[in-house]
Amino acid sequence: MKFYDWQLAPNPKRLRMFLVEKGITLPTEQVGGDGVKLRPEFIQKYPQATVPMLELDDGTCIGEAMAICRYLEELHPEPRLLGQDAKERAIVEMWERRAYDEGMVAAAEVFRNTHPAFVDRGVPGAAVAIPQIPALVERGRIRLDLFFDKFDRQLADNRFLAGPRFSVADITAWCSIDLAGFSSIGIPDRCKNLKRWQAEVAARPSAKA
Ligand SMILES: N[C@@H](CCC(=O)N[C@@H](CS)C(=O)NCC(=O)O)C(=O)O
Repeated sequence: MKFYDWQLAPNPKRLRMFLVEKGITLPTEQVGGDGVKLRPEFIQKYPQATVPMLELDDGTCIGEAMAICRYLEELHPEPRLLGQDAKERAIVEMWERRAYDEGMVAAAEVFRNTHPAFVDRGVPGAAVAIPQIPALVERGRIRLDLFFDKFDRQLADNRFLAGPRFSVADITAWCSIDLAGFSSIGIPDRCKNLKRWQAEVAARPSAKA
């Protein structure tokens, strides 16, 4: 098994954090190249052209951070990061999906439509040029504001996003907030619960992965 990683990028960080939380070490190859781009050899091998990617020993390529996490959770069930029982698994998935759709995608809208390295690369993995769209920056900022408030409310009564236990939902939310930081957007001061959670997650070894 081999993990294709890009140290700079927020989605492979989701997998790096997951591996640290699980205590799993995998052979890893960095596939970031010049110009904040994936290396051409990697794109040739994996035309989806996104990371993280996990290659199995039989050559199967598994992309999408959650698909990889689900596969690894089956091989290494403890500690459970996708939930302990049917109800918890559903709650973890609900919050992980919201963290991705409402946090990661919103932060990516701001970053990819602003940064000069992503001119004509508005969408990751696209085989054709996709221009930056300035209106998406404003929309992304509005969406991030809503994300911060929603997640702050959820953390008012919960230690972690899906309840008392740390889960993959916390990992995706953490990496989404990291990506918002690339555009100098931080958790607003009004979101006290989210700030409390941020300090607690920051103290976990996986946060430095
Ligand atoms: N839906 C994918 C998203 C993967 C993704 O967008 N990865 C980015 C890095 S954060 C990427 O590979 N970008 C390639 C590029 O920008 O050329 C997942 O959940 O794993």
